Amino acid sequence: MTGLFITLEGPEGAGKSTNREYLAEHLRAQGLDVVLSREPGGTPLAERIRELLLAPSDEPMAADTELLLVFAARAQHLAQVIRPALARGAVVLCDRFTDATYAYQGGGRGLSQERIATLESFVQGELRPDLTLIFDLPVEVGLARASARGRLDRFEQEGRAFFDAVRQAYLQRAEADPQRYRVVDAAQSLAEVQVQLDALLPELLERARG
Ligand code: T5A
Repeated sequence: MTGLFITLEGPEGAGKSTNREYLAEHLRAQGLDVVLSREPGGTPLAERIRELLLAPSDEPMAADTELLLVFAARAQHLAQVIRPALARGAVVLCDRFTDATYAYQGGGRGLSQERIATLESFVQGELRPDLTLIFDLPVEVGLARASARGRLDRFEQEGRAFFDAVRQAYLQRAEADPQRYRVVDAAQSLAEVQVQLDALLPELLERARG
């Protein structure tokens, strides 16, 4: 039996974590086994790699170091959490996955798609998300929401051009594969965003039940 792998993506402050809980609640109410996770992170070791990635530091992190750390955390997360959950038939709802690598390390840092794709195949084999929800919103709206929480992490300290490139990379990926991606207008109020998610729930349930 194979489960369903759903990823939530989008720029900073788009509401991925908030709405991951909302979706989980609805899917669990239908009796589904739902596993919530996030990247970078999702296991104790991968969470330690996350700390390295997010902590501001006086030593600049080379883009390739960042890329390799992201995939190192992902390899651990896949081995410990994602693959076992999918193997037992669970729905995995993951806050960010490899689309974030294409958006941040590809779009934001300018690393080549080919280099990312090579690591994607190396670490994931054939595994790709079944469905990816992209929470899209203007950069300034997302950053205002994220910065309202206080101290900015290493990514949140990037400039406007970086986040514009991240957003564009996400939208290009969605446009290239409408089968896999659904774009949610995340600039709306939380209630309005959740109306959009309600419209997606029948499809999610159908796919989760195979
Ligand atoms: N990264 C990650 C990479 O560079 N490469 C990779 O491969 C991966 C996997 C991770 C960082 O790592 C980078 C990208 C990231 O910079 P993170 O903490 O997972 O960091 O990501 P963030 O996007 O920074 O997380 P946020 O918590 O900021 O964003 P969320 O989860 O999208 O937003 P959420 O739900 O926490 O909401 C933020 C605030 O907005 C409010 C919420 O209540 C909350 O206060 N909110 C709304 N307010 C008004 N209207 C709405 N519709 C709202 N929705 C939420």
